[in-house]
Amino acid sequence: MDSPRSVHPDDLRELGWSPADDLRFADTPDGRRPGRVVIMHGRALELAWFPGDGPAVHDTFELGRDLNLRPVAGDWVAVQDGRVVEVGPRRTALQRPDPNGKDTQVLAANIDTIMIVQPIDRPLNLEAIERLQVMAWDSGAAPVLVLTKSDGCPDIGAALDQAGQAAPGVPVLVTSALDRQGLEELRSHLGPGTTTTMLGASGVGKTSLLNALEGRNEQVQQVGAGGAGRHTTTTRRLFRTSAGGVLLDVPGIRSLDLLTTDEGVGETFADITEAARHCRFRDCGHAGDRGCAVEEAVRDGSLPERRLESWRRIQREQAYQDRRNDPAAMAEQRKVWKQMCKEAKRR
Ligand SMILES: Nc1nc2c(ncn2[C@@H]2O[C@H](COP(=O)(O)OP(=O)(O)OP(=O)(O)O)[C@@H](O)[C@H]2O)c(=O)[nH]1
Ligand SMILES: [Zn+2]
Repeated sequence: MDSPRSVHPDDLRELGWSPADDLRFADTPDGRRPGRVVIMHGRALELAWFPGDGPAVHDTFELGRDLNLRPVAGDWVAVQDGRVVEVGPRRTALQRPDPNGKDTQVLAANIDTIMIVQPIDRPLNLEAIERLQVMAWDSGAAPVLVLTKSDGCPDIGAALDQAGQAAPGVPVLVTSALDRQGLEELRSHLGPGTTTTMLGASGVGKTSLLNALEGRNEQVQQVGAGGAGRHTTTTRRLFRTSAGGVLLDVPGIRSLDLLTTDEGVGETFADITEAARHCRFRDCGHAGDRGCAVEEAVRDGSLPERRLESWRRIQREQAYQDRRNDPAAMAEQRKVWKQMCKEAKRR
């Protein structure tokens, strides 16, 4: 229904299009053609797009100065007369604090599923799981926890228990590229019309898992690479899996730099959110406050202390970010620090 008038939906699916993406803005009788941003290189933009009735091809475009939005990987755009003329509305947006500290930076758009990839052949990094989860929830995508290298895990049951506590309500997959465990379940999360990205540090096993899934040794085939005589790419940032959905490889989102909102933290720490409903005070800080049900839950063992510590760390960072984005609050904080320094010197 919302598919463009001239590009076949099957071809659009090659790029991860789902009916939730309304592309009518990008396929018009006056010659607009749809495309999807694969990656940005400064002011150049690599696009998989549909110049004609055939399948997608890859081309590089210069970024115009009058675009409605600065495009990012995953964006749907309209091409007209050899230029990118409009960036479509974003269903989801993965963000992090801008490295210049002033603003936020959108890293990728229109991702449906964020796979948080962590190996279990060593102790689980629960805080990484929690942080990436906050990012995922905040983006609007659904997180899925993918545990890798299960062949090297001495106690999968224990790993699952831990993972379940760090990611309440999130699907958890146990996989091994070596034993080919969990591949069918993985496949079920990568169906047609979905865009997925994998988050996890280098070496957690993302590439191996993908290769096991696709049953090949080399990288998965580039989407839309078939355009004859067109510029070919060596980067493989957007590829269609045999399950039908596409994987978007977004550079620069593997760091644990956090941009958090209360909603994302609340979802990730659903157990703390739930316990906090029973705190005596609505603005309870869960830090020595009277009648704090969260601290009570830690005492009676129903909430792991590690969870509360992790929550506190993320809260502190969030407070720091808020100040950084708010010059008045930052100035206020500086005054407090100065005062503290003076007092420290006096002693
Ligand atoms: N035992 C075991 N080792 C694995 C498995 N999957 C990956 N490895 C090993 O883990 C190492 C890293 O795997 P990669 O797939 O390259 O990890 P990656 O997350 O893609 O890393 P980057 O590409 O750097 O982001 C390699 O030495 C793999 O052989 C597995 O299922 N079992
Ligand atoms: Zn409390």
